[in-house]
Amino acid sequence: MFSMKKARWFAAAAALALVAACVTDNAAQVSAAPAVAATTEAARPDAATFVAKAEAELAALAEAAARADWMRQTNITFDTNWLAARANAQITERFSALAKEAATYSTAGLDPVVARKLDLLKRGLTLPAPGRTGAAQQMADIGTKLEEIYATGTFDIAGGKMDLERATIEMASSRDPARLAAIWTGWHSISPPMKEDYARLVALANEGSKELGYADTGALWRSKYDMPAAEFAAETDRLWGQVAPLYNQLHCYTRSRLNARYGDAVQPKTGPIRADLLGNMWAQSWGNIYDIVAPRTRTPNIDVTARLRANRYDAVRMVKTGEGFFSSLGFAPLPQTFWDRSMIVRPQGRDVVCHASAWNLDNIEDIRIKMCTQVNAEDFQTVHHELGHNYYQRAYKDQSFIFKDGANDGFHEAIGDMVALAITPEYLRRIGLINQVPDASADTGLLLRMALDKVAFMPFGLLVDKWRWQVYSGDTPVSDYNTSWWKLRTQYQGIVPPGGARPADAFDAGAKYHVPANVPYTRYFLAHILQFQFYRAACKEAGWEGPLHRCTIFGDKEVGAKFNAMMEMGASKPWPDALEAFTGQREMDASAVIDYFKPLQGWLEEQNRGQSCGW
Ligand code: X8Z
Ligand code: ZN
Repeated sequence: MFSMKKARWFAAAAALALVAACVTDNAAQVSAAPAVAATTEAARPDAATFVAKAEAELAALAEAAARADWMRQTNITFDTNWLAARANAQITERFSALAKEAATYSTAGLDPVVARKLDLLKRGLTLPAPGRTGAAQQMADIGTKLEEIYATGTFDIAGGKMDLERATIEMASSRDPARLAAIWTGWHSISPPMKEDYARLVALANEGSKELGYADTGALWRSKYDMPAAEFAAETDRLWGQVAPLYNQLHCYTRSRLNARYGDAVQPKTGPIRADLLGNMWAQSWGNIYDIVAPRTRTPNIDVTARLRANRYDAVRMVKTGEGFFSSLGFAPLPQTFWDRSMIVRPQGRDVVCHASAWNLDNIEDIRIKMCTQVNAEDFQTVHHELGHNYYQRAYKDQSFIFKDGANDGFHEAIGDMVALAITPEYLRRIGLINQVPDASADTGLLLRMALDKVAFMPFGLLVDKWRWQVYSGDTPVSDYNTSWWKLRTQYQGIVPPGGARPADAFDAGAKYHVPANVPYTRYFLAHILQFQFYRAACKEAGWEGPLHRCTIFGDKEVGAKFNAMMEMGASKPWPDALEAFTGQREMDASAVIDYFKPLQGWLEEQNRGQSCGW
């Protein structure tokens, strides 16, 4: 199946993409369908005709699947699950058949546009289904079930039942290690019941991937980057190598401050960090414990959560503010339908998928977000992230269906984040959230806060799919799911679970949305690099000469026009062309991350002097 979730963002949007959870555009996420008997050379249409027909058919199916999936995700019931799974199975079947057919055309001598479309068709699915009858429906049913378990998961804890929304708030704010461990452990009890179904889905997707000519589903996922699939893993390792020294300094400093706060019995001075002490259920971004790690002697940092609340922001006003930033760059306002149809706060009295996502239901202008927004700094960032997806979708709406997608999936995740990087103190002053920009002595705090969100994320962004690649290849059998997960979590992030050894039936990867939802995750790792590359290029374009972290591009229509020119390309060209159009570079490059955090790196090294860093 292609996974439903994915479908959303593109679903409507694009057919191809049907998939994944966070953005719904096209091509990427669908799963495959039954093979079509190869037509004989004489009888079959030429490649251009085949592609044009495939696009028209998939566009229609994608819209139907997206609308059904929107209904499901904003109101989970037996019937909405049934309808969405059926629509998902239908597009997955057709998509798969078309992908297989696309693979039979030789691209030699073809018009390059047609050749690229054939390539995108072939690699467009996220979870291809085997061709046998019923397989796509079976996969869609499993996918729906896994997502329902995640979306409706609750656990018992002193004081009653808790869901993820409440758990997220407490993980961010509680400083009681026993309570944190209980919440962490409680949430991780929702996933063991998913394990068997998840393994069945892996087996089915692998079967489908093999029918398309890939070794396994991981190999398919690595084939989506306009470079030889065999080189992609090494490319991500190269990028990680650029930022790992900075991460190690951040880890070392954070560990020592946690030790000072909680004592040796809770957080030892050496070794890995306890995963539940970092302010986030998955220890994927650490900004919520800024109060614990803040530089002791400096000017206090701006508390964006407090400023939003003091200024009586609600969820809708946060989204309007995000829209205002994009408008200042020259992007047209969001359509009225965005406001009429989006789900911006959690509705009462029904189950929904709260994990934030952005959709384009008709692949034209029916753009929406779906969030259970809280008024805090983290969700203010997420609002910009989601709007970035919507503005990207609208920018490429005039491309043909197969090209209605990001240059690669990391681009899609990086657009809104790049804009959010420009939420500087100067910007907050201009929109009236603060009265005065703190002097330069506050910069260390500001950079540290940003590093807790962005640098801390990178190893997590990398390891989720390292785990899945091993699962799909068979290197990690079901019996090793959890040990392999924690091996990677400790190796890359330097963290361990609270409470020592995990139970034998644990499936801790399943407690992270993107695993049951089947949304590929390397995209976020790439986005965390690309957003700094975009930001550095934007600041250069704006003529900024000071330190990168103080540059704001708010109101700069020239930067906006250049950004839009890249966004309009969609997936019509290989991603290095899109990257070059905006940044002048043809390679992903973490040197912009290093540039941005340069002043912090020195400060961290000073703080860590005499410590033995690493774990
Ligand atoms: O899933 C998301 C977005 C939707 S694409 C809210 N993100 C990743 C996550 O939450 O794990 C954004 C950052 C990483
Ligand atoms: Zn996203």
